[in-house]
Amino acid sequence: MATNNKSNFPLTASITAQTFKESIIKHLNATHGTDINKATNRSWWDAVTSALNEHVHSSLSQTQRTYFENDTRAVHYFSLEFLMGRLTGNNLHNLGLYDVAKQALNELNVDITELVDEEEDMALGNGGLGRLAACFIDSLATMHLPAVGYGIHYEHGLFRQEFQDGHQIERPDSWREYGNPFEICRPESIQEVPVYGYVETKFDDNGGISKVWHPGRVIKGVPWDVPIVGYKGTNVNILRLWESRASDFFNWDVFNAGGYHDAHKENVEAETVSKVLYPNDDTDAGKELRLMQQYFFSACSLKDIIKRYQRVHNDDWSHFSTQVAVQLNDTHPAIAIPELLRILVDEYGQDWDYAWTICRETFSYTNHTLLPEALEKWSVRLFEKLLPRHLEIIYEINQRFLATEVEAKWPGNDLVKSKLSIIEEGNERMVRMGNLSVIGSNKVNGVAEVHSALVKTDLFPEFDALWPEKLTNVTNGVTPRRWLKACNPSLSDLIDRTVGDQWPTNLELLRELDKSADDLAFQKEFMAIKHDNKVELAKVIKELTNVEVDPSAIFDIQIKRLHEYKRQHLNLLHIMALYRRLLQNPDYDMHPRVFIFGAKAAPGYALAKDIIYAINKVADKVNNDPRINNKLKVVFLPNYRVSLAEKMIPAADVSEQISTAGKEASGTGNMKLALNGAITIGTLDGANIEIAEEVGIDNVVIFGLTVDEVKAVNKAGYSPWDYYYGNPEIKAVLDWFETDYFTPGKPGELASIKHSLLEGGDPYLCLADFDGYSKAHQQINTKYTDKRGWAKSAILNTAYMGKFNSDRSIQDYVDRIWKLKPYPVKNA
Ligand code: 26W
Repeated sequence: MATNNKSNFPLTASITAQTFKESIIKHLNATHGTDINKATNRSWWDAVTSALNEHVHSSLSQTQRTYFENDTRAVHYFSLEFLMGRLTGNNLHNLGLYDVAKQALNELNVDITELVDEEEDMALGNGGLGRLAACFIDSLATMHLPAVGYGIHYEHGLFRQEFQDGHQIERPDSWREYGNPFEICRPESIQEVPVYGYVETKFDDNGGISKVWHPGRVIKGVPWDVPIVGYKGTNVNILRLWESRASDFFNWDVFNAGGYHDAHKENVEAETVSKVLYPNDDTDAGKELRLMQQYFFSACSLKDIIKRYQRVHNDDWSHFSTQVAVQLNDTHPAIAIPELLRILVDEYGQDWDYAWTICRETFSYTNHTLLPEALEKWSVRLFEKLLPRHLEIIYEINQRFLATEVEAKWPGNDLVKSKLSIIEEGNERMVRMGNLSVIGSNKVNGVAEVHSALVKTDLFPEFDALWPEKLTNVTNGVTPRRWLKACNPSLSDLIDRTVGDQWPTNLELLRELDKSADDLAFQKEFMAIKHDNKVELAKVIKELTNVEVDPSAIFDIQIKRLHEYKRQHLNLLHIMALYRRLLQNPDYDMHPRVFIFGAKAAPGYALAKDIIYAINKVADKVNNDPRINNKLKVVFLPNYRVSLAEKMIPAADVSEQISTAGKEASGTGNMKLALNGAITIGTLDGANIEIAEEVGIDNVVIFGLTVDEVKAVNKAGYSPWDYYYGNPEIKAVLDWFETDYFTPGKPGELASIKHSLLEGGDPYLCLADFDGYSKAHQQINTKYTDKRGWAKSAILNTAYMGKFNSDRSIQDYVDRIWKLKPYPVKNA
């Protein structure tokens, strides 16, 4: 095992296994009051994190001092979700202390891999959007860029998933039940946020109008800072998460009116605001508490930024947008736009136009989905109740925008105005957070080329016509520190030995691997590492599901949230077709295959939960059917999350990226799997297209309708029945859902899936793509039997993933949107 070359990590170069061991023991005793012979894995973990935090916290304060002394321009990443996973391993790796810690613990008879399993995932996110935010703040710190992540300190993150008789059961996630060593409470930076109440219009003696908001309640925001350790630990940035508490504000007006209970209870209780993450991915729940969450953290964060700004610039706002960039991670924090305007105009008496210019120069917005049901719209009624002053401000923004910029380009054109308006008219008037975000931002980006093109042509065509420079693209990326260096150490060592060890901060260096792609010895070593990772995953599968899988089988993995557009049910249809072929002909020529799933469904998404149930029922049947002699296995690992992904991804042979073209904005799992040498079977959707461009069409297996073909099919009118009656295999498999074959004694329990694909109109064109998908899998089968060909493709996938480094994404944001300068900290 190659140890980290110390020159890479100047900060910790002097730390040896011996000194680190002493530090661990010191903290075990002095910090955690535990004696060696009574220590459990939990207390060893406590001790290691304390020893580790010594280094983290010193770099943290030096970093913050450097930024303050240089009065740096900084980006503030506003996100309702940060899907961080575990931090122990990541921070040890980023500080170059992992091998030292491993050795120190070995000498204490503690296995570091068991120890890191003590840590609960920090699952403060649903899926792609939340994990992207986590990768981005890792890159910002690694690239020495002044940045702060702002979000909510949820007491409960994404629910824990259990399976009961194959059904998804949700359990609360109490991630910090026994405390969390990677957060620091900052009571000195508490903020107070007004909500509810009414607005008074005041006229001063020279006819000037001013607005006074009389809030019905005030919520206290307590910040928790999570240090974000850049690779090599030079810079340690902050992730500031707000916890809501009741403030000692009391609404005497209501009380004096004799409404004690109301004065106290009034609507959403303060504490509940940061209680739990909404588990919906891509479907807007439109709940009052959700809007309250969005406003609470946006308002706390803006007050925090302004407090930091005024330390240097007081009430001179002329430097604000040159010092402060705010990135809106989707529309979820869009309320920050009218909030900054309110603060500048109402609280600091700034002129509207001046304040509006500052807002537009400060904010930029990233769109992550085109799904209509995911585009946030809030009822005017709810806004009136919760944020009466913001509603007034939104009306003003809208009126001025339509009367000036829109009227200028489309004089008297009410149709265009109704499309561009922030307010959606109708019996329930709605506030369109997407339109507000575009109007209030200087830049708007999609997250992959095809997606950003569809944002221009389908989502915001009029805005694109109005501001051709505003809409741009920044293709997503993933951090190679967590998603290769830390999760696949044996492959990382091979890469170190082949191209040197600078690739974690310059992923383009992986390209050099292509020189060894045809080399038999290198192929053998590369595939041996893949095999060892599969052996490890097979142990995890046995432990979690009691299913035995053969590591020499093809590990075919689909891991992502459960959603119809991601088409896990298309994967299931094909598995059932394979099973049927094997039952009809046990000698059916296919290399043994293990289909592995990981996916959570939003608790309210019934069909998604039915698909999970169906996969589990089919798995039970297939895995226990001796007639197919282990040629086919189906595994659904429960509670898919970041730390489980880190165990699954290094063991993948095939990466399932089979969404209906035009629906998956980018995908990031596709990048992580290809980076770890998996071959993608996928549609030309999201970033799959750019992955195919980078790795070469011979090293991916593409199938299915393209974005334009999907549009054409829908335009022409799509009838899934044509495929049902046109393809006997499809008919047989769909009819199977009606029987009790997979649900003995309960015929039709799986019928909802068949109905969604026939009577339900198969909105995501599963049947239309079935044949192409089935043929693509035959291609995979053929390709896998050519061991050298497969090895070469696997190596080239890893080699050509340089583009999908989140550092490259961040550099694009820096060059095109944020215009930031790096400030590497000169550590004493
Ligand atoms: C209002 C409820 C809600 C919650 C989350 C709506 C939409 C979301 C997210 C935008 C959904 C999401 O995670 N989108 C994913 O974002 C990834 C990062 O850009 C992309 O790679 C995925 O393609 C996209 O589905």
